[in-house]
Amino acid sequence: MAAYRADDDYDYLFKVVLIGDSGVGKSNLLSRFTRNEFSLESKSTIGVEFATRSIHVDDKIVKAQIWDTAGQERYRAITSAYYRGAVGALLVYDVTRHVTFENVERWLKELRDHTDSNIVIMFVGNKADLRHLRAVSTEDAKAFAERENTFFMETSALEAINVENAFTQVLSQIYRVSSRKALDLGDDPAALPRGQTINVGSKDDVSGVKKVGCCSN
Ligand SMILES: Nc1nc2c(ncn2[C@@H]2O[C@H](COP(=O)(O)OP(=O)(O)OP(=O)(O)O)[C@@H](O)[C@H]2O)c(=O)[nH]1
Ligand SMILES: [Mg+2]
Repeated sequence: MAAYRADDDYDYLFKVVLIGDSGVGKSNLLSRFTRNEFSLESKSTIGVEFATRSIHVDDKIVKAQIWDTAGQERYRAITSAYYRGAVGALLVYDVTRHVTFENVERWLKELRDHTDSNIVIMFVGNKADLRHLRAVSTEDAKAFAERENTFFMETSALEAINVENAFTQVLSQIYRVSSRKALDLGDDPAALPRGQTINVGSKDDVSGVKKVGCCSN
């Protein structure tokens, strides 16, 4: 398991957003991943919160800054500010409430409208521990993920199943995409293929900042 580390000790910083309907377990996935905590009586998020955690990918330390907002419209953060600079997303539904699965199309559209096309998306079916209450089949969710070209995982924030996997897979993939971009680029910035920009080192956002050797202007 990746170690918990001091906050300023990292090579890359990636912004990842959590989205999905109210009550699907976004805040508990975040607290499980960043603090190894779970609350049965957590309140709806109001506005925006974020937490960080660093993990190892290859020989690099990748720090995730994970943003969490309310599923309920009236409590949500300003949409464009929330998504700005995000290079990864966990789009969460609740496997026991079919309506939360139906709404993912809307969330996906909003996400794609506000982020770079290279964003890494993990489609997450949470509360997999509630086996007797399941309302969304794994097959249906997998088919959706394949159609939309996203990763997919079922998780339980309560039982700590796949939470670590879901976040680390997103972060490793972002790292791979951004380091491949750096390789593709070589010494010639013009070599970056159009439409495939990932936000690495843009001075206006915190999302894909490589700590050393860039961003000093
Ligand atoms: N059984 C079970 N319950 C969970 C799980 N994850 C979250 N919950 C419960 O679901 C409820 C809602 O969880 P939250 O994490 O607050 O949901 P949210 O998506 O952040 O909701 P909003 O902030 O309103 O958007 C809480 O009562 C949690 O205890 C899980 O994996 N299994
Ligand atoms: Mg919440």
